[in-house]
Amino acid sequence: MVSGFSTKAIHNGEEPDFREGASGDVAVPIHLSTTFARINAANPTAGYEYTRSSNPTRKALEQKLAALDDAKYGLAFSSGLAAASTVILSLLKAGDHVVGFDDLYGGTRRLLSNVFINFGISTSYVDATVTENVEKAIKPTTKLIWIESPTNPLLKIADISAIAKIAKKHGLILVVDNTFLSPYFQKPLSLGADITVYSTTKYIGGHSDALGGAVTLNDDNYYQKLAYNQNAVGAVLSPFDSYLTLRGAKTLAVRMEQHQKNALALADFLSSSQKIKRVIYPGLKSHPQYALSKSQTSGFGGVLSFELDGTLQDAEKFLSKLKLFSTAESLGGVESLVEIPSIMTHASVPKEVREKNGITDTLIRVSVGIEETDDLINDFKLALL
Ligand code: P1T
Repeated sequence: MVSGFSTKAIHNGEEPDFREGASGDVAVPIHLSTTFARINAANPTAGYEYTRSSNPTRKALEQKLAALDDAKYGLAFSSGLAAASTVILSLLKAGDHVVGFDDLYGGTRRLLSNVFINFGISTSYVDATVTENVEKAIKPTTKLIWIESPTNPLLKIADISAIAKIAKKHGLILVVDNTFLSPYFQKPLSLGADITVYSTTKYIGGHSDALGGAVTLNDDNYYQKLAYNQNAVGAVLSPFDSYLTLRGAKTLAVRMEQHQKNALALADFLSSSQKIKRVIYPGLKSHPQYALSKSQTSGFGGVLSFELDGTLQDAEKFLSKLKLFSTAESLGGVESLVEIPSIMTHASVPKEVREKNGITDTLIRVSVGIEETDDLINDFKLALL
């Protein structure tokens, strides 16, 4: 049976178990057991041995996430960065080179530039909004291209199909971090990417109460390597967090629609304010890549950024005036959040890189929640007075 997105989000991985002795749960239970008794030494019960290797609650989530991306495989990790680390250490080795988008989440850039460099894996960063920049940065040692689209926090868009063609031509692996749009609005694998990475902490979990990460993919060989290292390294998602993420994922479609509705309304409001220098939201026709964005996604998501006229102190003061928007890192939860990337999420990016790329001290990133639209706009109206 071919099912629609929400049907899969609700049912896949959680089909009731009608076997003798099973209870027919419609929501998968939290299997806290760290180990599973065997029928005999040579025969693990139902394939489960030890929770780091495999756990029924995590397995349910992995199946659901794979289904949402129309992928063959899904793997769940203890955080988005644990997922990213496992991808890199599974597929690359000392001497290999990565081409990365120049506007990645600060933590991903820190992982590549400050951690994997110590293991001989180097990264060059390019503005991947211009596809040729990606191809020009490829060296004989390049093995992998790592992009986000939209990027964090400047919401730049990469032409995923065009970059996938370049990756294929040069025999490289294309990884797309799809955290900002979630599988509801964008499916990188269907655009030609090899691997999709998520921080499920964000939209997939959706309630700011479960840290997690995931990978979805179709390639059998990459899957074997990643699954091996998921167990060997051990950065797995706990049963409880798997349960919370499963629960969140069921409402992904309805949440994403409301996030987008509110983000568009706020972006329109900010665009009309004299106190705002520029508003960046891929759903605004003024976004330089509005057409590209429309062509490869079915929506624009719930994150926008804008630049306030003034100084860092003015930006801080503005945030303190907001009542509904908490000043906090992260995004993708039901509640609205605001942050200043230069001193928060992207503080680990060297100042000269931040400034060159446009992450100024007055750039404010907004994760627009799913509260009542008018309440969010009014909060901004009052804070801008
Ligand atoms: O926080 P963690 O679950 O490890 O996910 C890391 C990560 C990966 N990719 C993207 C695009 C992300 O935005 C993040 C985490 N980002 C934030 C915490 C933030 O406020 O931007």
